[in-house]
Amino acid sequence: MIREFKKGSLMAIALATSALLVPSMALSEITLRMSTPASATDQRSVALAEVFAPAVSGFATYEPHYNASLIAQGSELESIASGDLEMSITSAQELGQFFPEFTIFATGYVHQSAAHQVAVFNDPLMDPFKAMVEEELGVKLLAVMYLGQRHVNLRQTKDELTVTTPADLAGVNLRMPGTDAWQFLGSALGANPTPMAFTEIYTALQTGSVDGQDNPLPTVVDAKFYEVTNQIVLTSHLVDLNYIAFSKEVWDSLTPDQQTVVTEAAEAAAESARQKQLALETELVSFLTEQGLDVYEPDLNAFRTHVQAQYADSELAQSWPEGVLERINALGN
Ligand code: KDO
Repeated sequence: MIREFKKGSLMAIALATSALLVPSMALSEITLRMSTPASATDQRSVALAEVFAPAVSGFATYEPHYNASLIAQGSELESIASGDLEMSITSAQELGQFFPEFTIFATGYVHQSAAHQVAVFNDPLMDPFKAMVEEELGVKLLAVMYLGQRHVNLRQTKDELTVTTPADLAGVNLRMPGTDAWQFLGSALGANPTPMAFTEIYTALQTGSVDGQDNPLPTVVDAKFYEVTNQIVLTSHLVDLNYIAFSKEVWDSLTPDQQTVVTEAAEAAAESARQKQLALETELVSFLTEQGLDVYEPDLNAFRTHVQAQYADSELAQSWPEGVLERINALGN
């Protein structure tokens, strides 16, 4: 009798324990390793950690790796494709390495605003692009993140070099990220582009191995580039974006409900980061001026005309599917 009671109780405990264990086992089943060159304080990182991670925590553990500490900048897509990474914040320029068509979204003066990026990403024109990445690379693009308007940020003081037109950037050694589409943009601006990883920029600016770099104001502040530069030329040459990239293999292992949670969480994180970046872009001009930098607008028309002319005659433009540029433009203001 005693034995039977004990046996029964043990079984009940075992059943109760296993019932308790199920959710925690499920929790550890999916780990979403996310690698980015961005810092933990970058608004895209903050939004993923504070908005995306809690939303998916019922079935997945979000594990971020910042400052390219897990995967080198530019290798994230390959890592997702080979199953060594589950998530990243990738660029159209990086996708352009695999699919030249994507360089249309990495072209100077094409996107007009953060809202325009969202309209383009959600428009049916994006469907074949998304499908291509999914089918050929095993990567799902969940949402578009706003990085901000890229400007030229130089070591030279404005007295040493005032930039009005692209001709003023002749011979300027401008760090650009290391893919072809980025290098093309650097040349299209009139500068002499130098490929370099994001994590090396600060030291390169400090030592003078480059004259400058281009990034949006929130990045200039977050990465402290303002400490080692003297001016920002507000060229607004690229309303820059990143896509939240997600492993298709992991996606396919999720239930339809979980897939909905992941999509909504990515969209909510992107929206949160977008609003914060937009607010920072407005606020930071005065902060940078207080730090002693000259922040000024060049002849924007001269930059836009020059950059667009470079693309029009380029090999890159030949890879763009017919009619897509017109459809992107039609979604703008
Ligand atoms: C950069 O290397 O300049 C860049 O801004 C390019 C972006 O596509 C993105 O990779 C970004 O770096 C990183 O997320 C760091 O902010």
